[in-house]
Order: sequence, then C-alpha cells, then structure tokens
Amino acid sequence: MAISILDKINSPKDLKRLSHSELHRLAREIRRLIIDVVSQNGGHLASNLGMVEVTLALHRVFDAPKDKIVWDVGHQAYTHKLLTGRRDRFHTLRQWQGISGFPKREESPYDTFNTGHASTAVSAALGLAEGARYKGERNFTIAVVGDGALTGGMAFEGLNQAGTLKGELIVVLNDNEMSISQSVGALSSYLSRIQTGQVYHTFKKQAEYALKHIPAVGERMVDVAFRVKEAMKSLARHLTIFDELGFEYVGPVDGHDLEKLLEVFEAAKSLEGPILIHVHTKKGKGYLPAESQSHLFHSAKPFDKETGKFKPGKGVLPYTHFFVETLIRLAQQDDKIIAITAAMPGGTGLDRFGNIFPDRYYDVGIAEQHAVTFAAGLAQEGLKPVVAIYSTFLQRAFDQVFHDVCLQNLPVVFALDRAGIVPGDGPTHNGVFDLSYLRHLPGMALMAPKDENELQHMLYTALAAPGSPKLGPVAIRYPKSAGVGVPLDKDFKRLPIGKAEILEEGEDILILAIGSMVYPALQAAGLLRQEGIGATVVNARFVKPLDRELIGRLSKKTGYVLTVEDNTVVGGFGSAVLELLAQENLFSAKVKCLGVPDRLLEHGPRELLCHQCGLDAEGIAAGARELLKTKPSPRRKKQ
Ligand SMILES: Cc1ncc(C[n+]2csc(CCOP(=O)(O)OP(=O)(O)O)c2C)c(N)n1
Repeated sequence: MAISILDKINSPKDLKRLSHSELHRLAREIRRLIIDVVSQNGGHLASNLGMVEVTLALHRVFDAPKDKIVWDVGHQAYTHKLLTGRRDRFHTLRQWQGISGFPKREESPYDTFNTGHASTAVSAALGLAEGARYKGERNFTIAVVGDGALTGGMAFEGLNQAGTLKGELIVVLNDNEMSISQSVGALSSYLSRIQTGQVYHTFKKQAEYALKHIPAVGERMVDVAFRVKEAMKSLARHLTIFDELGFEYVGPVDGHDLEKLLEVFEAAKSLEGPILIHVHTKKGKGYLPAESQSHLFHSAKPFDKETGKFKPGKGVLPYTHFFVETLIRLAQQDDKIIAITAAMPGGTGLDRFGNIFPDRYYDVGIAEQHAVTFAAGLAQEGLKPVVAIYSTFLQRAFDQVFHDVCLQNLPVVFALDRAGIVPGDGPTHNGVFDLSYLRHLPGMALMAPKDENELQHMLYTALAAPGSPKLGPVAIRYPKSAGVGVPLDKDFKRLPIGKAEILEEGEDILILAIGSMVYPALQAAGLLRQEGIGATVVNARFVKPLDRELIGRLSKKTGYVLTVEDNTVVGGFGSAVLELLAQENLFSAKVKCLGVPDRLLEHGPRELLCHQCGLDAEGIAAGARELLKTKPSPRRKKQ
C-alpha cells in the first residue's frame, strides 16, 4: 500500500517540500478523507471538495499563520483544517467535543477569524490587514469568498473600503456559479460573463461603436484598433467591476489547475494590493453525486459513499415540510401571498413553492436585509409577503425588521426556520436569540407551535384567517427537526391572538412552555405525577402578546412557575413572564426560567445539547423539583 502523503503533513510548512506530483496525490487523498468523514458525520461536502486545490495552493505559497486566511462562511475550510494539524481529529468533525465544521480561533492559531454567517470575510480581512499595518507587521491577508457570499451587501461594503486602502489584501473569489442553489442576481450573470470572456467582447463592441461614430475616423481606424487586439484585451481587463472598485483583478483562473494556481498566487505576492483573484471551481469536484447534485451535498446528511444515497431519516417529515405545504395550500386560495427566501430555497422548503408559483416567489441571494425591506415594500402595496429565513440569519436584518416593517406596522410574516438548538453546526447556527430580539419590537406578534398541526394553524392565523384581527408583523418560529408526528387537522383553525392553551392541570406548579418545549414539558409533568407532584402544563403559543390573564391567574393559584424555552434565558419567553408577574404584582410567585444559558453552545447533537441545558423531560422535571424545594411544606399527594 502506498504511503499516505497526508499522514506526513503536520503543518503547511510540510507542503513546501512536496513535488507537484505529490501535491496532486495529496489532493486525491484529501478528497477521499473528506468524503469518508462527511458520509459518516454529515457536513459541507460539495463546497469543500471544490476548494481542495485552491487551499493547497494558498498554504503552499503563503505562510500561515503569519499570513492570515479568512474563510467566508467557513464551510469550505476542511482542507485547511487537514493541513493545519487537525488531520488526526478530523474524524470527530461536527461531533460533540470534536472539531468544528467552521473556522474557530479557539481550535487553532491557523483559524484567524470565526465564521459561519456569510459575506464577512472581506471586512474581517481588511480589519486584520489594517491592524497588521498599524503594528508595522508585514504579512498578507487573504479573504476567500464565494460567489454566493458576494451577493451579500456586506461583502461590497468591504470591497468598497478596501479599494481605497492600499493594504496587502488579497481576495480570492471562488466562483462555482452556485450558492447553495444556483447563484442568483445580476452579479452572478456578470461573473459568468467574465468567465466566458463576454466582458471583453462587450468592451470590443462598445469600442467599435465609439470609433465608428467619431467623425472622419471610420472603418480604417477600426482596423487599426483591432490590430492591437492584445492591447485591447489587457485594457478590457481593467473594465471589471473589481478594477473599478480599486482592485487589481486577476483571472479567471481554473481553480483545479494546481500549477496555474501556484503561479498566480506567487505572482500576487509581488503585485501592489488590493488584489482580487477570480478562480473558477466546480462544486463537489471529484465525487460524482456531489458534482451533479451539489445543492443536496452542500450541507449533507450522512450518506452511503458508494451509492451517494442519503441514509433514511426517522420517518416523520420536518417542520419545514409542513410549513411549505401549508403555505402552498393558503397561496392557492389567496393570490396575494408572496414567498421570499434569502438564498435558502431548499432549506426553507420554498423551492417547492417557487415551482408552483414562479411569479410569486423570490430568491434574493444571501441578502437578508434586502429580503426584509423588499417584503416591507410588497406589504405596503397590499400583498402578503412571507419571508422564510433561518432564525440565526434574520439577526442580520434586525434593523430592517424594526425600521422598515415594525415602524410602519406592516403585515410581513416571518417564518423562522431552524429556531432553537440546531445540531452539528455550533453557535453560529443555533437559533436561540429570536424570542429575545423580536419580542421587544412594538407591534410584533410572536408565536411558536408545539407541533406541526399547530404550525399550520399559526400560518393560517397570520396570513389568511377571515375575521382575524388585523395583524401587523408576525413571526412564527419552529425548529430544525422532524414534526412530532401528530395528525393534521383537515381544516385550518384561527387561533385567538395572545391566548395560551392549558394542556394538563395540577395544583403544585405551573409549567409554561413554548414551541418545541411543550411536549417535553408534558412528559416532565408525567414524571412529576409519578412522584405525587401535580403540574399544570400550559402551551403558551404566543410570546407576544402573552396571555396575561391566564398566566396571572394560574401563577397566583399555584405560586410556583417554571418557564421553558429553547431560546436564551436572557430577554426571551421567561423574561416576558417575569415582567408580566412584576407588572401584575404577582411577584410572590416563585419563578424559575429554563432555557439556553447565557453562553455560546458548542456543536453537537440536538438531544445532547437540550439535555445539557435541562431542556428535556428529565431536565424540566428536575427544574420543577428544585423550584418546589423552596416550598415551605410541599404538598405531596399520595400515589
Ligand atoms: C448570512 C447568511 N445567510 C445564509 C447562509 C447560509 N449559507 C451558507 S453557505 C451559503 C452559500 C454560499 O455560497 P458561496 O459563497 O458561493 O460558497 P459555496 O458553497 O458555493 O462554496 C449559504 C446561503 C449563511 N451562512 N449566512
């Protein structure tokens, strides 16, 4: 058996000794290992397979960690991890206490900036470059940005400033014509025109036209001009948008041609900054199923690497499915409903909506801020926009939710997928802040369903229910998980706004749960019942408006209140209940708030993370027992 080259790579320094043919062999070994591990653990397969040669070339030419590489989103950094001392732990990728799927400074000095959300790399790298300049350090800073990430406005805010600073910033634009799905928008077509040389042709045509229309010049001059075709070509290069922004544009370069990449990166070292190197890669490169269906292998579930088939799930379909099926049914009855995604058509399920209602569907790119304000404009025109965004990514658009939606009390519906604790990806992807960052916005109605059946009624209530009070903005948050498996009511029901639901009655303690915590709370009540403790379990349904009457009355009755949410305990549902009790002079009730503690949650399986936060049946029951310890003479019922 041939000796593995990867086994001998302990740091990027080891790369510098390899011959070109060894580098090629190394690329093959890396691809094999990435496929092996991701097929077991799940992860970002397609983006990583596309970046093997670019990463090898960067680490061969530059001197990390002195030279700093910032990975946009960070989902393409597996090769980087393998080359920077994490090969032996790579099999623990995305597992509890294993290595993270994203760059993480706590994990390695080679990870220069923590990422997970898109479009930040240029700004971060520019900050690092300027920081180094202030300190008098000489090094290169490289931002690696995808064409998808470039659709995020922030990437352009960074380029805009970088063009005016003359620092040693190198932007590597990884253009694979894909975001998770097809890249969208005018910029994406512009990049393809550069790829195919059409930017040059456009220039040629414009030049021809201009020369022909100069009086007394005419055809002969055109002939002369085209004899200096090479000069024209180089002139044309200066016409890319990046040149206009003050960058030295280099490209397009084949991102799988190692020799070419080495040459271009080496040359870039001697150019005056800032430089943008446009590389063209193939997402999923080297693994046919990922090449042909890169969107499915973007963030892949575990799969059989021989067949490329995903391992079957648990049976019940995810909340996302129930959301989009309901939206489609509602849209069939109401042609004002419009659906908007920010580059997550598959993840939010809206690709199905788009296939059925192509004129009422928009993928705006990785542009959450724009998505929200765009929806506000549609709402102003009397339409009913539904913006489906992952909870964590809506954080980007907080001011747009406030300034463009809430300030005008516009009826925009926010469907917040991946709310709560999200498995595998870690702190950048947990959706554990939305209850806190939306609750305090005036006019916002904020709901979370206990199951998929309630999700459909909530969407109906928000969008279409006849006789509903006129609602302004509404947010509905639901988890990244399979539904509970309850049957779906055939007919939609209008839920009374701000009304909670009593699910079980007991005298010792009130458990107020929201969203995906409701069923675990019911199970906890079952455990407590076996110990003679009677719990009233309430499905709060609304975090805003809260059911003041019911919560007030039951808190007074039991005197012990346990709130349960898979959101941070800071400023979320529990805080809302505490405020209510204070306002209603009910502070004699003893209250305990269970939720995500005020610290970052590392990556791991959802069940484990929920367990650690006390957010499962056992943890909720333990929380109740602890609270009841403060009871002077606890009433224990006979079993
Ligand atoms: C603010 C934000 N919105 C959405 C996402 C989800 N997301 C992760 S990667 C990705 C596509 C990135 O495309 P690109 O930058 O071209 O990289 P590629 O995967 O093609 O290599 C998206 C939309 C995110 N990480 N951050």
